Amino acid sequence: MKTAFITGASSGIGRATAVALAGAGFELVVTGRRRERLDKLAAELAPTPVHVLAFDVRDRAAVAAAIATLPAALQAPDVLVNNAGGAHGLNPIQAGDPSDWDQMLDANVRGLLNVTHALLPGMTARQTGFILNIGSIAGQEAYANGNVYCASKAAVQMLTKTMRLDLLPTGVRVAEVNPGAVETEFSQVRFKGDEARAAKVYEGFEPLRPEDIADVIVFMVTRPPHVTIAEVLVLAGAQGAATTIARK
Ligand code: NDP
Ligand code: 8X3
Repeated sequence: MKTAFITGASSGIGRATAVALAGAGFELVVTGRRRERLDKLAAELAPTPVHVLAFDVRDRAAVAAAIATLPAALQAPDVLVNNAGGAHGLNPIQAGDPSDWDQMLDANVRGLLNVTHALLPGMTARQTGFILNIGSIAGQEAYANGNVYCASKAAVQMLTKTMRLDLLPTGVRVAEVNPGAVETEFSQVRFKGDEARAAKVYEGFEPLRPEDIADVIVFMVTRPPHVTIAEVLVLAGAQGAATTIARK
């Protein structure tokens, strides 16, 4: 049975990816901070074997310790989906909160590195594998007030490209999916629980669903070894650019 390790599987895109990869016959490791949600997901996905690890991707020692508890085969998964992360705040840089900046850089960039670092020894030893990083349209274009979130996702894009080059001799492929507007808990987190403000982000058009991104991920990671779909930008049908959306 092929194996997939998914970060941020307690919600949104990561959760939908876990469901879709279970459907595609993968054994899973699902991670996030909210263990109870992950346990519930694991129960829902039975009889698919699902291993739950609860950790904060920002905590390098906790990431390493949690991964060390897995059976050796799962420490060398066929697929790693680096998805955990998000946005905190949407303010001009001069009004930004440095603790929001830390959260974004620490989770979206350092967190991705922490998890990748812990799994790469096993993946490179196997000489096969696929790392799928979740970037964003925000990493490709600047939008007002996006500042540190955009920068964190631009870093994911450059890490994806450079990791692909570095890992070329090892047989581990690296790719990125860049979603546009997907309705998840993303905006609730960005706006610190302000549900009305979060709902407004998706008003007047049909946003992407997490399952739309999961479909793309499953397609990419199930291509044969001679195929790397390196980057995919997925926009909502009514979306032309990050903040250019045809709302009714
Ligand atoms: P959600 O808020 O619904 O899910 C985010 C997931 O990441 C949760 O499972 C959360 O788990 C996990 N996570 C966040 N911070 C940490 C952390 N420090 N340690 C461990 N896990 C963490 O949002 P999405 O599904 O939308 O976001 C998933 C990814 O997609 C993010 O990287 C986001 O930037 C990206 N993205 C989202 C878009 C959108 O429009 N929704 C568009 C483009 C990219 P828990 O809280 O349990 O730890
Ligand atoms: C999430 C999409 O446009 O809100 O990465 O930054 S956007």
